[in-house]
Amino acid sequence: MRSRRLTRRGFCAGIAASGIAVARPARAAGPELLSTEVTELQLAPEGYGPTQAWTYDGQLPGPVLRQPQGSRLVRRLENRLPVPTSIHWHGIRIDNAMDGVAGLTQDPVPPGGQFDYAFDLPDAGTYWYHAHTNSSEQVTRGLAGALIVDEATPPDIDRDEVLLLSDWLLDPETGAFQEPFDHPMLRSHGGRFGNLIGTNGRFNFSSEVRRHERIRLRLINGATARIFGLRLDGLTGWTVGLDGMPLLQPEQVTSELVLAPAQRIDLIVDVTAGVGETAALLRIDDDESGRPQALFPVVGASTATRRPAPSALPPNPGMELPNLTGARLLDMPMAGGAMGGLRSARFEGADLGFRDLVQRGQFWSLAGQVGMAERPFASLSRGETVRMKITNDTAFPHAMHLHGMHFREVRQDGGFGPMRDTVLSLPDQPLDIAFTADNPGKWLFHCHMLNHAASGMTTWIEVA
Ligand SMILES: [Cu+2]
Repeated sequence: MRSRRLTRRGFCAGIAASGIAVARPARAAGPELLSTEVTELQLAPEGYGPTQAWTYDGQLPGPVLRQPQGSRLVRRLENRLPVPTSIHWHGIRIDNAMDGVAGLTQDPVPPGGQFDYAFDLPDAGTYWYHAHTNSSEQVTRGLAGALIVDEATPPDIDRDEVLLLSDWLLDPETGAFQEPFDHPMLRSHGGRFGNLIGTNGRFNFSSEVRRHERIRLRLINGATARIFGLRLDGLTGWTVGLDGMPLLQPEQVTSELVLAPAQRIDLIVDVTAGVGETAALLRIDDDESGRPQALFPVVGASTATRRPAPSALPPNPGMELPNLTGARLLDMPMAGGAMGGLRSARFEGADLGFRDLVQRGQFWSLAGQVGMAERPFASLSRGETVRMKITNDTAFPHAMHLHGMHFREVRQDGGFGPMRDTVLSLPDQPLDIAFTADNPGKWLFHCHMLNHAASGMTTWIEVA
């Protein structure tokens, strides 16, 4: 599905003015606060109305949280929204009680309420945090931010840029988020695509660089449905990490980068564009020639000369390959959606035909089950190896995310893919993933096209 663009005259003439923080209330004693609040922002270009967003600390995206590997993150969520909320720390191999899934790992935090999050950060890398209560609305309204965990020994770079990619579906007349957030059309098709696309809360994100500078770009897809296809222009680079986890060896970027919702790519890039030129991260999903997703005007030359290819990032703990001998085999057929041919599935304890499911706003099933069942999809023993075959019997791509643990794709030749927490599943292209169930607790497995997650594509496993 292609984006519908805002078309009112003068749209492209705007100047960067979004993401402005409002005055902060005085901080109370106790852990550092991370508050959720209603914030008016200029998200659309000047000339369009402001957008009433839901934010962390008044910022869209939320503040970049940055901590050393092995440290403990402590934040008191203070909910100043008119609705309950909770925070999920995406990709962190976390203590289950801190995973932020309302209704599974904690109660939602009511308006005016607080919740203390405190957990260890075992892995360095690029992670993010976002709402996990009614997330198809709350993330869409702005509740997302980057969580960066620094290696003890940082790579040899000149600087580090976090690029949180997103899109927003706005009413061009008012600048407000178009409602409803969960229209059946969004749920049953590809999800909610924005008519304004941007980076770090800006539709025209730009950051000045120098020729020959070496920059770590941390790409995060914070959109709720859009798969970004990306290309480097005036930059040469290497992929050094995926979903927070370092690659064994940096891989030179020679073709399109695909970033599905919730996925991250860590790049190390050298600026090759000349002084006075503009390097860019281009988006090529809806235009082969590319549209700027982030611009990097080259304003001078670094004193450094070109450097050799970067070395690999230090590995995180527990990155050993899973031992597939005797692995528990699980089947995860995914079905439903428009043009999906789903006949019936189980929902809230009853077998329902597709028409009955649609009447309840449900469109998708995971292994024959629509949405959360009382019992987990799988009960696993701690330390057990799991091999899950995902078949996509739908007409749409799905970005499948496992909480609490990373997995690897088992390739057809028997080799393993890199460790990931979110994998893009395409129609009729089965995936075989494996992981060691080494983190006890109740963990979601769901689609990160958040309209899909809200209409059937959410299940859970238990590790005990
Ligand atoms: Cu999906």
